[in-house]
Amino acid sequence: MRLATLRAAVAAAFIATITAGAVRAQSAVEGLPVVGAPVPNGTGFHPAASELARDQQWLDHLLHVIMAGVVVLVLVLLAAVILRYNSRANPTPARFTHNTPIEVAWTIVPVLILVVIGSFSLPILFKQQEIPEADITIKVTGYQWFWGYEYVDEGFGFDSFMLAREDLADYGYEDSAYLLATDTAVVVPVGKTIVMNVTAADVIHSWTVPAFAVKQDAVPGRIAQLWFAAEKEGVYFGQCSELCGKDHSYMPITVKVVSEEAYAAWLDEAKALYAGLPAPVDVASAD
Ligand SMILES: [Cu+2]
Repeated sequence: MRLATLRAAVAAAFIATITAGAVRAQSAVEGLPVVGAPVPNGTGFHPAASELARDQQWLDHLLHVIMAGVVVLVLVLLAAVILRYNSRANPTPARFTHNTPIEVAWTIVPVLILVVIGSFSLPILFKQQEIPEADITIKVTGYQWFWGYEYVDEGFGFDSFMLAREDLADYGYEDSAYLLATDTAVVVPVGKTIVMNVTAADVIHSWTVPAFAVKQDAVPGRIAQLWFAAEKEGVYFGQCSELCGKDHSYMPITVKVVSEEAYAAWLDEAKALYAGLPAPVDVASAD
């Protein structure tokens, strides 16, 4: 009985130390503004914080303009047909069935619209998918239901769990960060090219940060890659974007983009605190 109590006390002390340590490791990057987060009644994108996100949002606006033009054209044609060619206004309809110039036009014009869209969207897609040389490589593993991160070049890793509502203030977050903020965060320096190696250990998850315009399925047994270079210091939130089980909604993503000095300071703390990479996890393979 006394042994059990002692063991519980040691465990509690251990957890307290770990928690205090986790808070300390984040202290180097406190006071950052929250940039990439949903806002009440918001309908648009998170503010673009990478070249990819600026491209993506520009393309979205272009598509909206084209789409609005097509919708207006179709509405006008429809209204003209309803008003001018109804049986009262036009009691004796024409009997012809073909009009070659119009048929050529309604084939060519949509093709041209698609060519225009493709000429802008394909370069943007290729830019996302062609992974550049990394300044920092981070491996991220999706688990039911949290994310594990490994700074592979630095030899340390840590897990990242969603914060309970009552813990938000301790970690420097507003209440509005509930369901978004995590106990540990991915910390990266501003302007550096980050390559994330994305995988999962159980089911398919998806690592997503809207403000960077990155979204990559995390598939067990496979490594996929994404990249971004964040342009503005701040806190950015994302969420698992592949339905992965009952706690899918409770495995958010927090990325802190900091100055190079703050990153170096955080790295020193993190190396001491999280030393060692987790053991590899066995996953089912296709063969
Ligand atoms: Cu998930």
